[in-house]
Amino acid sequence: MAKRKVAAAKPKKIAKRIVKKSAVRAVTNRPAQMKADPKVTAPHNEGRPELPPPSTKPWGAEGKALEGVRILDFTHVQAGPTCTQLLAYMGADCIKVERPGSGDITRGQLRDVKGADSLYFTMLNGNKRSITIDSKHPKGKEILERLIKHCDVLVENFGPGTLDRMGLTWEYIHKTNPRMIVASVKGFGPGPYEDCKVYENVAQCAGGAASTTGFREGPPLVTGAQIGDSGTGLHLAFGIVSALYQRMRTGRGQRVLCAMQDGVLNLARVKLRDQQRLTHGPLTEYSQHGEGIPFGKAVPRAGNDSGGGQPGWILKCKGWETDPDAYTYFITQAPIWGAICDLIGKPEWKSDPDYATPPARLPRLRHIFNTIEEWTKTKTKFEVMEICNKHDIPVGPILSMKEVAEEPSLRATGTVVEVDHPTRGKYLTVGNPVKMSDSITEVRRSPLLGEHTEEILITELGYSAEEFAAIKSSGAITPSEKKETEAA
Ligand code: CAO
Repeated sequence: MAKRKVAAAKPKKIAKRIVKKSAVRAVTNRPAQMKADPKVTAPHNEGRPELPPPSTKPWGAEGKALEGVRILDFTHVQAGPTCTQLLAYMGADCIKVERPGSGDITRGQLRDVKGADSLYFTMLNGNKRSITIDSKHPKGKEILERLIKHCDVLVENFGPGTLDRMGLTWEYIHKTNPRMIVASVKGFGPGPYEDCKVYENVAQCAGGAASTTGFREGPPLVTGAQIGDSGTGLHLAFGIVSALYQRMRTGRGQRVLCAMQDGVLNLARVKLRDQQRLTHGPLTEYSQHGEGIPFGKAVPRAGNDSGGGQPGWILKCKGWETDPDAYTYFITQAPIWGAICDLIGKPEWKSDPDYATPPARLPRLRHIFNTIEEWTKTKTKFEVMEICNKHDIPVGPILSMKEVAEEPSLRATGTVVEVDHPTRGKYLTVGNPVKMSDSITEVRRSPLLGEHTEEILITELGYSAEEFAAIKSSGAITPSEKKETEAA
């Protein structure tokens, strides 16, 4: 008992210490941490000396999962930065290389505070350091060579061929640092479109998501969730961590490529499943089937039909007339059908052969959901959630972004985090969506352009103060006057 008390008290102290230490460099946030499992804190190798000894530190104080991994972050816009921000949340040291003067184009895009980095940039580049280097300047190339030797992973999402044009070919990088992993996002993999530049919605369309999203009678639709950019960044992070793991065995780096089309298709795989099912007969769980509308050759758009075997739909809730988000998702899962019937005042449906079984219900889904909606319209979306959950009925309120931003439980877990920024003030960002029991995530603000150039060149790459002054005046790390005048 006493032992547990000590174990519980220590992480708090450590957490305080970490926050204090990092506050020197940037404004930090209280770490989001999973609670220690008392069963696991007990020594796990008792009587089994072949296992590694248990940690001497309390849970959450063993540092971070990717501590010691150095990332040469050549990413911009969204897909690449999503990847490197996740790696940075996990403790990797991310050195973001940016063009002197302008930096990542998103610093100035969708700007809401005059003169300050945009939310587009700040929300995708937390926990990173920024160094400005003109990668085409001879001195810039020399600095990059040192960085390649210094880092473990280079991540980039330039247009096809851009890295090669900078002279940073795979052959050159591999020769310079055979341990380096080179990870890229491109729009398409090898094939007819490999040279194309790609943005989010192009990937959603080419990956099969748009053709299967929206209502049957309407045009293809893109989703708000950035499955092309952020989704591919997430895939790339997985590839990088896997390559780091393999490097422990081989000692060698490798190339990692994630095409946005592939990433989207991976997320839309249930629709490729349905495409193949279609060759064996109609997709009976699609409401179109119940409505007697024949299927064509390709998977159709299915509105708000549930993607799985349990029919679902979005239903109006109390206040829908004025509140565009007063809706709930409602799933008529077969095992709790009886509870649904009782709740909506249709107990007779439990034994009625037209409603009692899932196959009998399929042709009547529209009518069933209309009837359920008569009930949901009498309750707020939160009341529906509360009532249905008591009966194990899966429902979900349609939360607006305002509601998400203000949701206390998301703040408490560190999924939505407020950080302070020297030029724009406080802003919300999305913290680490992956929670680990022994790796704390502290969310730090995004860096100012070139904020860490001097620190990295002198402290880490070994340039003397005189050399640094010479590099500065060479134009390799500062915007040239000509470019500045042009920009003005
Ligand atoms: N110093 C000097 N030059 C630099 C530099 C630096 N630090 N950083 C970038 N540049 C230069 C590049 O060398 C390149 O010049 P060249 O074309 O003369 O070789 C130029 O800046 C821009 O490169 P780009 O093609 O990557 O950028 P773009 O704005 O024309 O295209 C995008 C943007 C996103 C369409 C393209 O990068 C792309 O297709 N990327 C791959 C797919 C992708 O990630 N898409 C997602 C985008 S949203 O997340």
